[in-house]
Amino acid sequence: MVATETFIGQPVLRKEDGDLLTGQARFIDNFTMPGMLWMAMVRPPYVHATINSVDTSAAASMPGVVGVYTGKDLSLGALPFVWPITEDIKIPVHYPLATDKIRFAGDAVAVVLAETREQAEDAAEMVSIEASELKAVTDLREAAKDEVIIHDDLGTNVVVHWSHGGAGDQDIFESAPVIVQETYDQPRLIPNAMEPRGCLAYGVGAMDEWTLVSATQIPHIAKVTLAGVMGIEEPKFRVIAPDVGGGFGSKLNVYAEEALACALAKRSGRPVKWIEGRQENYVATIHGRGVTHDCTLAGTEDGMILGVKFVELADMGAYFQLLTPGIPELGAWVYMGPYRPETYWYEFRGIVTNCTPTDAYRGAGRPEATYVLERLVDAFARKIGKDPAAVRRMNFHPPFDEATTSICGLNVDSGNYEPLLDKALELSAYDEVRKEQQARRDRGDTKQLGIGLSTYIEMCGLAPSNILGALRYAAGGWDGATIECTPGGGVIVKTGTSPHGQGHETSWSQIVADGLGVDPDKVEVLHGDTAITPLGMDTYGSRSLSVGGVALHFAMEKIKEKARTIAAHELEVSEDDLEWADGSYRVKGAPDKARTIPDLAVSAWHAHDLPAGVEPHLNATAVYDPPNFTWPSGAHIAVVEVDTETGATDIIKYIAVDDCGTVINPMIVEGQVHGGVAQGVAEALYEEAIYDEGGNLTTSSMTQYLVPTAVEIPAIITDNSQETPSTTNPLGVKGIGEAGTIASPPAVINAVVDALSHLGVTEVGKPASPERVWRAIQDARGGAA
Ligand code: MCN
Repeated sequence: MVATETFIGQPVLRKEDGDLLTGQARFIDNFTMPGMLWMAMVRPPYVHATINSVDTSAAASMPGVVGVYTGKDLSLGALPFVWPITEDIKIPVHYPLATDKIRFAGDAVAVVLAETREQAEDAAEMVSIEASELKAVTDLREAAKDEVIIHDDLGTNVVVHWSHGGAGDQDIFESAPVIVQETYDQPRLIPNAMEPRGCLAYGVGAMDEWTLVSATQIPHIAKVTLAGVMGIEEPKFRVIAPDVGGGFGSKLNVYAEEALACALAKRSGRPVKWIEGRQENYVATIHGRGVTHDCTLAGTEDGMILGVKFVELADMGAYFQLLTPGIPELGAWVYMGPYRPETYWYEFRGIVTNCTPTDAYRGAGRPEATYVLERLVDAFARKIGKDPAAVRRMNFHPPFDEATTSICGLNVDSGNYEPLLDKALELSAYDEVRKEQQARRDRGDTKQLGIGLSTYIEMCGLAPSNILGALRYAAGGWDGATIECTPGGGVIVKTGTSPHGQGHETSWSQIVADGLGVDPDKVEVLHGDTAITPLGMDTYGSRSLSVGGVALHFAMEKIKEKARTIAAHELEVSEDDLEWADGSYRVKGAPDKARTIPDLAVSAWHAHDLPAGVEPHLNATAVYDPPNFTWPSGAHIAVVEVDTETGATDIIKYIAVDDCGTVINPMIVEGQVHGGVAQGVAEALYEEAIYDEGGNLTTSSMTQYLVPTAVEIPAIITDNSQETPSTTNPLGVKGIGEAGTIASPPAVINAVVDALSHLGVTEVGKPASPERVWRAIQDARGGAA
């Protein structure tokens, strides 16, 4: 009993790590079953082609092969897509196997079942595809011209147009004293979870009961949507997410392979397993970003931002995955950042290309928006010759602690932005770095210093179901939690969130420990199995704490209500005579007369003497639908050294000051920021999916796609000491899982441009590779690159 100790706010070591670090965790590839078959996908040697025939005979006769199936053999329904964001959206129908046309390099045309993985993969290579090759379009501007149509039935590649804005006087974009216009491209990124995807499907055919074990972030959503595709009665379908080695949004999806494994388990009557290869992952798992923005900022000479306008083209890829066109829309709500422009406009067009579908990748829409806004603010500061920190400061929204409607139309829960910038400036020793920068410029040093700022707000904690409904999203945004207090003094928590690296077992235990006055080690958190934790909406959108964690809070309230009734009965006082103090119900004025939750769990379990009307067992379930999103904010600063001879960039200092409301576990929060910043630094300096003219992905393995190692990632100084509580939930928490990824790309690129601005460089592109930076320097010098 640790009643007086408080766990919220403490850096409690992660419970999950013991198993993860000692090889005891169970990832999908650790699962095996008697009679299990292996599945391999037959991916085409084409990018865009009309299928004439698929010959499976040679593959079918290979050793160990149980069957080879095309789309026509299986006749499955289309894969789930749940976010038709406009009424007139054109939906490119996406079947698990292509039958008429191949539309991107990962577009499988057949699937092989064999006794071993090697046999399945060898046989997949023997499937012969005869197809008439078509011109491929991988560039979204080219695709938007509709010279090559990818889905003939749609008649265009421009499948959706969404606009939201028009707030304020739009004439300002013509008439303001200062107009800044920039175009920013953000290339596609390839998610690299440590564990690629994989799944295992099995069932009891006679009962029509099926189970899918999958490396997924969304067992609950997968269950509902896949049951529909598979024609399985939903109660007879169970989805399990075992230990999952990261997702970063890429496993917030329902993929062809999951549907096919289920279909083939049904067809063969044997368990079917599939594990994705890393190169396969690069073409078959969703990509992120892939957008271009035309941006306009209207301002005054002294630095006030009057209006911001963004017109975006977003690469959807060859099909929609679960959420594809909804991703740019998720960014729509943060284009004003922490500032208060009088006027705002945002619109985007979703373009189909011959590339892997895009979908949620850490930040999902919000990094894209924050990148262009923060780049634009720097361009504005440069144009009017002002310090970028000063321009930000004069434009910040004043502090507010009640939900306030932003110019983008949603209520922001709370915010206090200026102190975050002050803290970041202090931690970066801003004034000294500026002096050193000037000294290097004066000396004409080869290595120049740059300082990049990024002040952001984020919309996360997805989300109020009614708003999601208004945005035409098909599911809700609630989450559930069940608590069971056992007679042995333990507490079992069943959460609807599905962590895959975020440490929910630890932070949920901290919440329960404080709420119920028990030791966090006595709390067992179960998750990721629809049969054990049926009520949930899973983990993405930095929602888990501010929705699932809050559901847990409300379940605790119910537990305490029941416990109080039992305590009053046992202590022979009225409930009003009890107070909750030091982790127990005690009689006011007689602290020795007390009952703890474990005491009351025993009473509720043996049920020998319960008050009338009270059910045995101390358990409760709560389902929570948040009334608002949560809106974290922060200020990040990167200090870089750019070698003007080679174009190489070194980040020599990185400061991340983030306000995510009440912090449950500062160590986990710091870890989330570290991971997020690492991803953002990768985006800024290294990672980019590149296609050749024929539409083939040339960055098709880790030797060409530059995932940085720990060596390239700078030491990150974090500060989460400012806690502006969310007004949305009783815990006051806001999300943190994506903040680092949202804030860091513009901080780094602004720093690189800042290092070179005295040479006349205004843009380096993303990622700011040495070659791009070197060319930008040559261009600015007027020399031939
Ligand atoms: N936390 C806290 N106090 C706060 C906010 C959060 O202690 N004020 C803790 C939470 O209790 C939780 C963690 O920080 O343990 C993250 O919480 P939250 O911000 O609610 O985010 P989610 O748990 O919903 O995680 C999703 C988010 C997203 S969207 C991506 S993408 C992402 C990320 O988390 N992918 C990750 N972090 C990742 N971390 C790992 N290791 N692997 C991934 O794939």
